[in-house]
Amino acid sequence: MPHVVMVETQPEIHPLLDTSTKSVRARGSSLYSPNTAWEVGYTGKDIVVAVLDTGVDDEHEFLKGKFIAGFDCSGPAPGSDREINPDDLDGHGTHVTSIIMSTGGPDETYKGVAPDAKLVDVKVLGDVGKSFSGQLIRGIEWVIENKDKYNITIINLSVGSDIEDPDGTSAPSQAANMAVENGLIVIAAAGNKGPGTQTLTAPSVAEKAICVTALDDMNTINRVDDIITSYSSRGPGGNGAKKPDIAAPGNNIIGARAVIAGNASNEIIMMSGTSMATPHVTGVVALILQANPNLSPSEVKQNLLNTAEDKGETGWDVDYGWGEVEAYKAVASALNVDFRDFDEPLSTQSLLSLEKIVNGLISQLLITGYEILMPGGIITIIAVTTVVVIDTLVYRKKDEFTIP
Ligand SMILES: [Ca+2]
Ligand SMILES: [Ca+2]
Ligand SMILES: [Ca+2]
Ligand SMILES: [Ca+2]
Repeated sequence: MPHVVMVETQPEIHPLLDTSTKSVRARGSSLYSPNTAWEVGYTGKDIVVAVLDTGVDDEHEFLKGKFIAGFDCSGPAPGSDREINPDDLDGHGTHVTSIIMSTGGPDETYKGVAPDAKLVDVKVLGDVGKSFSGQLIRGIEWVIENKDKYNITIINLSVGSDIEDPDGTSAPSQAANMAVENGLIVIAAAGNKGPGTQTLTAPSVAEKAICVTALDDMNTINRVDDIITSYSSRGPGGNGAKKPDIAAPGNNIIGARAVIAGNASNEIIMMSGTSMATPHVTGVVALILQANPNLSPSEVKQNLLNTAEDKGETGWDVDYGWGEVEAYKAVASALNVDFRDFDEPLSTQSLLSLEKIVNGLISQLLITGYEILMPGGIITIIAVTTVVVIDTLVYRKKDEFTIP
C-alpha cells in the first residue's frame, strides 16, 4: 500500500489562530462583529468530530474535557488496533485539533473555530508521521462503525496520500465516499504539492469529500487580502472535476503544541499547510451542525460552497474552489433565515424585511448590535421581540453613527 503523508510545511512567521478564527467570521472582531457565528450563538456545542491523525495530546490545557473516545490503528502489526486514548508523539494531530476546538486556555487567545466541539481521537499515523493508507481506511471504517455510539458527525482528514488518484477512485478516496454515504461529513486537505495544477491528493479528491486549499490570511482579519499559498495543491480533479471545493486560512497558524512522549501542558506552536486550513472548515461545519442538526452531508457541503466568498477568477477556480469559507453566512444559511449582511447600514426600504426576520429568535440575534433611532429616544437592539415599522425609523450599527 502507498504511504500516507502529513500535509504540512515548515513554519514561517506571523498570523495567529486568533486572527484566522476572526477572518472566517467565527469569532467576533473589530471588523466583523456583531456579524459572526459565535455572536449569534454558535460555537459547535457538543458536536463530535473524529480527527484522524497522529493522535491528540488532549490533556493540553486548550483541549481539556474534549475527549469522548479514541482508537489507535497506527500500529505496525495486524490486529494491534485498540480502543484507547492515543498519545501524539508527533504534534500534528494536536495542532490540527486545536484549530477545530481549542478552548484557548485561561486567557482564551488561541480558541479554535468551534471551541465547544468534542473530540474522537483516531490515530492513523505513526509517531514518525508516516503510515499506510490501509490504516487510514481502517480508521475511517472504525468511525463508521462507531458513529452512533459516540454521536460522531464529522471526520477531519488533515492527512493525505501521495498516490496518483486524479479520478478519486483510490481506496482511501473510496473510504471517504463511503463515510459520507453513511451520514458523515468528511473534510480533507488538498495537499501541499502546489503551485502546479492537478496536484490534489487522495482522499481529498474523493467526490463526496470536502477538499480544502490553504490561504495566507496575511495576518489581517480582513478577508480582502487573503490569498492562495504557493504550496497549496490545486485542481482540477480528473476529467476537469470541480475540485478543490473551498479554501481557508492555513498559513502560519498558532495552535496547541504536543509534548513528545508525555503530557502536553499549555505550549503553542506555529504550523502551515492545507492540514491547518482543513480544520478551519471542519470547525465551521461544527457550527453549521449546531445551527441545524438535520442537514445531510450533501446539504452541509452545498451550504458551505454556496456561502463561500468568491476569490480569484469569477466562480469556481482551481485555486480557491468556490471561495473562502464564511462561517457567519454558512450558519445563517443553515438556519434558513432571510439572510442579509448587516455590514452596511440598513435602508428604510429594508424595514419590512427586518420586521420579517425578527420573528424568529435567531433572526433577532442576527441584528444584535444595531440601534434604532426613534422619536423620543434610541433603542439598542439586544433581543428584539417587536419592531414597529414607521417611516421615520432610522437604524444604525452601534458605535458607528454620529448624531448630528
Ligand atoms: Ca489523546
Ligand atoms: Ca504526547
Ligand atoms: Ca486577511
Ligand atoms: Ca473564484
